[in-house]
Amino acid sequence: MSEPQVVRYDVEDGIGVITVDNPPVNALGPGVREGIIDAVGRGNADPGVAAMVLIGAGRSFIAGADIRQFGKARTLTTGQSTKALDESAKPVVAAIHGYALGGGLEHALACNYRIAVPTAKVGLPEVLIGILPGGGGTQRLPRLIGPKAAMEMIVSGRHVPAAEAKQLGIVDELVDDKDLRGAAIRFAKGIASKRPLPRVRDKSDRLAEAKADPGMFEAMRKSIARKARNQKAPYHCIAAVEAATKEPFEQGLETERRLFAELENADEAKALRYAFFAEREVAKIPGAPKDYKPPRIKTAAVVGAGTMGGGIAMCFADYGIPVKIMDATRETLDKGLQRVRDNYAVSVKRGSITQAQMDERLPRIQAVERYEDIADCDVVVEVVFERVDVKKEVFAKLDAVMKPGALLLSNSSAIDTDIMANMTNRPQDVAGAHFFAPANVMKLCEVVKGTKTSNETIVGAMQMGRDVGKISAVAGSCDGFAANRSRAPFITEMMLMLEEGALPEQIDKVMVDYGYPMGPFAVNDLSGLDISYDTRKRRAAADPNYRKLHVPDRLVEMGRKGQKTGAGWYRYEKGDRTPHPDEVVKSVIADVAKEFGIEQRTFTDDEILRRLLLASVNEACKILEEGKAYRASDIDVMWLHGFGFPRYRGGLMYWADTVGSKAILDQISEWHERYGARWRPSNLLREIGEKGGVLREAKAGVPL
Ligand code: T1G
Repeated sequence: MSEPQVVRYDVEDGIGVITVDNPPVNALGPGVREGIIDAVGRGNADPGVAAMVLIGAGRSFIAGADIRQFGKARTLTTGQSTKALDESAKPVVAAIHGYALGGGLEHALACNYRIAVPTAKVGLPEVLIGILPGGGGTQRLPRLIGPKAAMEMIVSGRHVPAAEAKQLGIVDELVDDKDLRGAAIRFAKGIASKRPLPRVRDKSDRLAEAKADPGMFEAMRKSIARKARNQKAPYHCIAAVEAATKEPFEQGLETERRLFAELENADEAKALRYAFFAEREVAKIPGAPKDYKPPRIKTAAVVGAGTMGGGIAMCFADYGIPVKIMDATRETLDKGLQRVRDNYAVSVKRGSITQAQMDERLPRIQAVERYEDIADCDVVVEVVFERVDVKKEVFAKLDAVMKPGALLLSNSSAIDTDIMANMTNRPQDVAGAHFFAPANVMKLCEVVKGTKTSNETIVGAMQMGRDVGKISAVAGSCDGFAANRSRAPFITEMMLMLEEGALPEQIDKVMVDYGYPMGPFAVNDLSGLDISYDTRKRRAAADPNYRKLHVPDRLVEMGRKGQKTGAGWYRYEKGDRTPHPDEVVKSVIADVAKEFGIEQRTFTDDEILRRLLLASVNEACKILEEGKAYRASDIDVMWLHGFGFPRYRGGLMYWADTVGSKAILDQISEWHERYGARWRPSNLLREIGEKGGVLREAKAGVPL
């Protein structure tokens, strides 16, 4: 066996212990399946062994197949190593801690018994990387817990806590034992002589559920229709579980293998695998001290009790961190806290949290009125008005009171971080922490590095983001940082295409068909047209060359601010959020075009899609060129978690590579000719495009 020794086998007290040791998460990389098969063989051949235990070393059981191996030739499949467990003459007990995911859970399901520690999690999350469980999971799990519960787990891909896994019947026993190995050996001894061996494949009683409710599969297909648009994997998952209720086990395995093969190298799976690793890569800070572990945030403060301030305070409270929220007046504070209470109440009503969780989280948010009251907090996030003078005043006060080593963060969405940092004697401790609205929902936290921000502060702010359930990504300080700056040209193009003859409903349909949950104009109506109106006014005042966006400005000046005024890009019936195209908007567009002598024409859907996304691809290249983001894949993570970019398309730069950098350079050069300076190809794009290179692997041209 040429592969590294990633599986150990030893015998203790008549029990053969098979330990998978393939850090960091015991993925089924090269040598692991072979090692398991070999060890099971040794245990069965050894008369001194009555039973076996399968366990993981380090922090986890087995987190599934090695995702890096997909698309490559495999010497052995999970089907073969699970078969060895299935056919073992002696009982095997799976002892689960950390994660038993994908092929990891499939190995456990092929064992005769499963025990777990209470903190363990199990799941078949393959659908999240565009495939389905390919090692028997779609055939064994329905037999163990029934097709309905199995289908829900496999189609959602969620990680199921051990206690629920016990309730479902996946786990036979919870062992609250620091010494899982010892507990497993005792358990194995207890069942060693029991015959016949319980094998999940032999169970069929739970499959009867499907006879009682044959419509469950169609019902599931209907329930995922909106979310699973344009995707194959979720439907293949349903088909595989359905096969388990209609076909004998071996035939069902064959169906599973066929469906798996259809997905493994499809575009959807490749894009989702890219997203998986991009989300891991984004956490790596070039130049950060290798073993630096930032102090964990135990107490937090938020300055500013507005909508964003309240949302950010909820993030801390949701993850168990006591947070002090501060504002200038009691009245603003009370209003802010009431908004927080209302948000939680809506979540309870919707069932996304329980009343008990609300009652647990609310007391963690404490209102205070004085800077001195927050002085001992580990981090403070400033969320006051987007006005330079107000920000400066706040940071001067924070510098005066906050304890040494506290993280001083600003939630500004555009103001240069250095402006706040220079108001302090500790600019190295100042950074941006830009949350996206609604802050307690959107996953992205853009950590902004000022020119004097230390790497330790960046690492600390990134960890804070992860501690409150966010995906943190680093941007350099510039107008709009990386996320908003890369999206700004998208917005400009969508507004200018209106003047040239496209309609909001056509552009929205293109983006919804592409995979977005809502079109950009409908999103604008939801968030309010007046928000961006103020930003545009500020930009026009600062830059005489700034291209005014006449149509949205006029709508705001007409009082059409979106859903909150019953009209914006669309009109809305009272109490109904359905957008209805509005003749008024068409006439405003026609007036602007006439007034500015803009010729109107028709647009193909493809041209609309490319104008919007290529404008941002070009800007993303400029951001990298200037060193305002570390990696192109970081910008993709920002689009996935900040702007709802369809995940099965990988991300903006990943999608760009499906078009091809050369074709993109040619297109943008052509539009540069036609539309002028705003379409000047970035030097980095030119450099990569001329070589036909890969955009998603582009890195910062200069250090951040
Ligand atoms: N393959 C390869 N590398 C993996 C991996 C995997 N399955 N899981 C994690 N890693 C790497 C990851 O890239 C990172 O590396 C490090 O481990 C720590 O991960 C036949 C076909 C287990 C919940 O989908 O969900 O089985 O960046 O930062 O936050 O049916 O990792 O340090 O170099 O995410 O504590 C199904 C994927 C595979 C689980 C831990 N399994 N992993 O989260 O750490 S398909 C999955 C996770 C399959 C079978 C099919 C999470 C985690 P680096 P991390 P974490």
